[in-house]
Amino acid sequence: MLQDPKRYTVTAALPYTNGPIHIGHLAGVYVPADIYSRYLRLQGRDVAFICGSDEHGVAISMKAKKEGITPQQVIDKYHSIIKSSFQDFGISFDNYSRTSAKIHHDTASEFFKKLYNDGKFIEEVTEQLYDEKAEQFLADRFVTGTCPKCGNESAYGDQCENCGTSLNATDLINPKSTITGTTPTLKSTKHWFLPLDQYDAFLREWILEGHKNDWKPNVYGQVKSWLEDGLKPRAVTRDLDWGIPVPVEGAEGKVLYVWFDAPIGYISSTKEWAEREGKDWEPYWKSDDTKLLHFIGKDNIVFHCVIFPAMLKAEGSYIMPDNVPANEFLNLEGNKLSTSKNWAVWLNEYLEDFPGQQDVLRYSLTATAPETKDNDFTWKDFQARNNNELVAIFGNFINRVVVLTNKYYNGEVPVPNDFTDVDNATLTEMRAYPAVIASSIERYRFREALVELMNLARLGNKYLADEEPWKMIKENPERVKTQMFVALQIATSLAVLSEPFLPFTAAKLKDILKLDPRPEAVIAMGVVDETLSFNDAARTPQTLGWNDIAVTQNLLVPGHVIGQAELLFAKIEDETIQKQVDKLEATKTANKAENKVVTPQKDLIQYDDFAKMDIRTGTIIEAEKMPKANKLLVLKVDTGIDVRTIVSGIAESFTPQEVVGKRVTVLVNLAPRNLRGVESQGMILMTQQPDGKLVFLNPDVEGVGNGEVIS
Ligand code: B3M
Ligand code: ZN
Repeated sequence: MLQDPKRYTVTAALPYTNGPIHIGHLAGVYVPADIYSRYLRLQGRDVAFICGSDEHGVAISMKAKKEGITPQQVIDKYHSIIKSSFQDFGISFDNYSRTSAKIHHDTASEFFKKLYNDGKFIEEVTEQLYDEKAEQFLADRFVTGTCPKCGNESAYGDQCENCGTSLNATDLINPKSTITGTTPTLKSTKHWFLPLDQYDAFLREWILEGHKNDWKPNVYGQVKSWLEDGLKPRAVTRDLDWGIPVPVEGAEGKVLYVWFDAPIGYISSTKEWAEREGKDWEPYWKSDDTKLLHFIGKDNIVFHCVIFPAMLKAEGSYIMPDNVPANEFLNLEGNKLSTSKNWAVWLNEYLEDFPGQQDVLRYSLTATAPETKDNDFTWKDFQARNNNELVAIFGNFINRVVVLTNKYYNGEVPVPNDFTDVDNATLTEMRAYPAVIASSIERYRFREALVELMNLARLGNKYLADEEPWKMIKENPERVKTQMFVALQIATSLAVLSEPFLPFTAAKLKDILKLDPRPEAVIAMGVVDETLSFNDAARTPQTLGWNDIAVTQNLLVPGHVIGQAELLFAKIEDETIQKQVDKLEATKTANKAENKVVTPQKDLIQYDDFAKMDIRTGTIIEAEKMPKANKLLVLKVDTGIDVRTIVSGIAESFTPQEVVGKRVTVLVNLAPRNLRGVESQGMILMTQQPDGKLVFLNPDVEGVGNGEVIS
């Protein structure tokens, strides 16, 4: 782990522009990366927080085919939706680029050419999967099959999302084209391979030996298992028509593999930023005193810990990431988040339903972040976090402080009198929080960091509850001045330390406290305590930073005038939550209904096949439960030609009493079957409603008796 780096390059996974983003993306990648970057900036660190849209790859082509539009239209549409969602939720990228940008095409092409010229690739003609019907090669998401490692039947051609293994399409068992559904054949084609096996020793030394203790166990463990399985050369080019053309001769019609170009997107986005800011991009990627961090979801671990590092190593002039803090997955109300099943909370929809409440979502996602295992987001939990924590603790404390300061002193910070032991202990505890929270953040434990931030608010609440200035004001108004002074210092600390987690709230709070920009008077009077360890007397910051909380005696100086109280958080009512729960229920119902519609029609049959069936009208005349069988009823049915026994699997939908007398439709010439010792002589025809309930096909038409033939 790099100690005391000069600068930080923080990357967040480039989202595919094949759909909008949802809470899973925020919780897994963007909120933690944003907390980290904002924290660094408050520390006065030099940080480049980099992201952009991932606009190549099969995911985009597939979406275009599905929507009947061009890939360019797909990426333009979702790039702008995704970009605004990030802005709306305060994800403070220093640059948000896109991989369709020229600067990226150039950077990725040059990177490929450098490796090509240095002889780092193996050029080889091999047999690859080919879809005869679509007349195209199949790779990545154009092909699914069974994962040879874990048996997952819907692994993709480049990766199994179940076990995380990175695959070659030809590794799949029973491959199927996702374009035509056909089984692919093999066809020869030339590609360039990065011989990952040659980087085995380097990866072992760098990760297995070098990062045993500071990388998350899930990340370290995955890397270890791949290395133990043995790495294989991996194609970095594809026979596709959407992507960055392979920039060498003899590669017409071929493009770079999306996972070759996408991580280079971090570099091109950094370049774009540096150009705009008049900076040099290279130290951010090539200097040993730079700390490079990749924030990603767990399905991207292999690409960031094996493939991209091998590419960087092959290139030769780049540094390696110091850490890859990958998160597990977030579920929603017990089910896996799914774009295709619309099982998600979409960020744009959230904002329509909860306008101005971005921080509530940021808060509850951080509090339940899937840091060490998959985790579940529920609307009930969201409500409880808001009402019991943000409103009851944080909001309540701030509101009391601001209201009382206005009430007693017209908003002017009072001059304190002597501090009691409790005052001193409280202020000392407050000053410890920057280090406590920082220690959690620096170990990528954002949930823990958030708990500590709330503990600071709890400290403030407890102080006021114990001191009761509202009672003291009559008997000892001088004492209340000190109490309110102390409480105002805690409120100010919260305004600064909450910023990485709750940036909108922090801004509002700073505005209420009239903190930013600090008035001249405050700067002049801010006294730094010489006895505290971080002796920075010369510095009177324009804006309070993270470390100022620990060392500045008067965060808010006496005489400074704060503004009026404003509610930071509002209670969320049960009805509001119920609406969200209902919305998800409706999604479930819609999914079920859709499944019905898309149930494929069975194979065609000839009329003769149909004519073989003897279907008649009948009436159930007796019914009883089959002993020791939950699903079966034993029925006596009058078929018009006879009375016969039919065993029917309807006991979960009907009681025997309910069915006696029911008119039914019966297949009477079905070969008899023995069910639990009872011979069943036919079948009652039924259908099923979307909720799973069975319904008889009822020939209840006047004048139609038993035994009528249906044809
Ligand atoms: N677009 C994968 C994903 O969204 C991918 C990340 C690229 S990071 C270089 O899961
Ligand atoms: Zn697998």
